[in-house]
Amino acid sequence: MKPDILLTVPLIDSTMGQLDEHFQVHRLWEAPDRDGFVADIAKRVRAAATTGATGLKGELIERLPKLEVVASYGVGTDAIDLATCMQRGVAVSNTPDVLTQEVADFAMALLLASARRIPQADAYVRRGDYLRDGKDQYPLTRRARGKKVGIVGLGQIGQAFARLCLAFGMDVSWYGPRSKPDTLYRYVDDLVRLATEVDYLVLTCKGGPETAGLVTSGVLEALGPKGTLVNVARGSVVDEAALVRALKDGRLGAAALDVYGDEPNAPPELFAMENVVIQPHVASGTVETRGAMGQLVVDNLRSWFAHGRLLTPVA
Ligand code: 8YV
Repeated sequence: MKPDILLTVPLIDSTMGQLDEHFQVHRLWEAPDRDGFVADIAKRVRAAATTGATGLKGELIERLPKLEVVASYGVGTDAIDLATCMQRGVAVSNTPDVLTQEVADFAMALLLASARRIPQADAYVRRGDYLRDGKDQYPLTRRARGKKVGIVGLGQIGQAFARLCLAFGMDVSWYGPRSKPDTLYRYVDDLVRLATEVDYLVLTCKGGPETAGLVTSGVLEALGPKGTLVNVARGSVVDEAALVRALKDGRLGAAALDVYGDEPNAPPELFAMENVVIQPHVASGTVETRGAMGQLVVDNLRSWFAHGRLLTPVA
């Protein structure tokens, strides 16, 4: 008998195929009456699979008495109620490493898109303004090469991003809860000071209570009218209302954002702002990387049911 698993949202096709092959998959997003759906399967579900963005709430975990394991398709676990998992003895896995370079590459793409105003210039051509204004009229942009970058959180993704910055001749400093003696990048122990010193502040840290509201209005002011905030971490790291105000008033130069405090609600005030690049939480969203993430979800679940062990457990 295949073990019953609850899947919160659809994953990449190659993963769906494998999940169906090895498990009895219950598709939560397809259920018109979620409460009734969960009640029907609750006593059979031994595993749940979810994503970094969707996570798993404590109240759902509580409703699944046979739950043994949660496998997440993503590295961030801030949306999973880990305290409830721990209390219930539910094991949790995530997908580290396989998405590191993809997310770092996307952070650099956002930085360059913002500096060179690529989405804005694209919209300019599409609107017919290029044709209307004629050649050589589009406003000049700013060079990213050689500028100063401050990275918040020098984990795997932060380090991969720092290496890209070096290839762009950028000066890299970073901030985190504690210095790392084995890194070659300059550590700044005060986020406001780091923001004052850099052109780009790039967030690659984890989400959750430890980093919630870390980027305050003071940090944004310190980054200033010539500074740019890039966020591929979590929306919760930033005081979003302060961010919107700072961008609106010109106290912050620009922002390039992949994540928001209350996804999928990106603050609508941002939509009309010319100094903002906005994306729908897609930094890891390539076929290649999502395929690797999905494979790791399947491998973790299969390992759990075959040997009682996860390949990439969350500590
Ligand atoms: C994904 C993520 O977008 O890894 C994470 O923590 O947030 C992203 O890689 C996500 O897991 C899909 O929702």
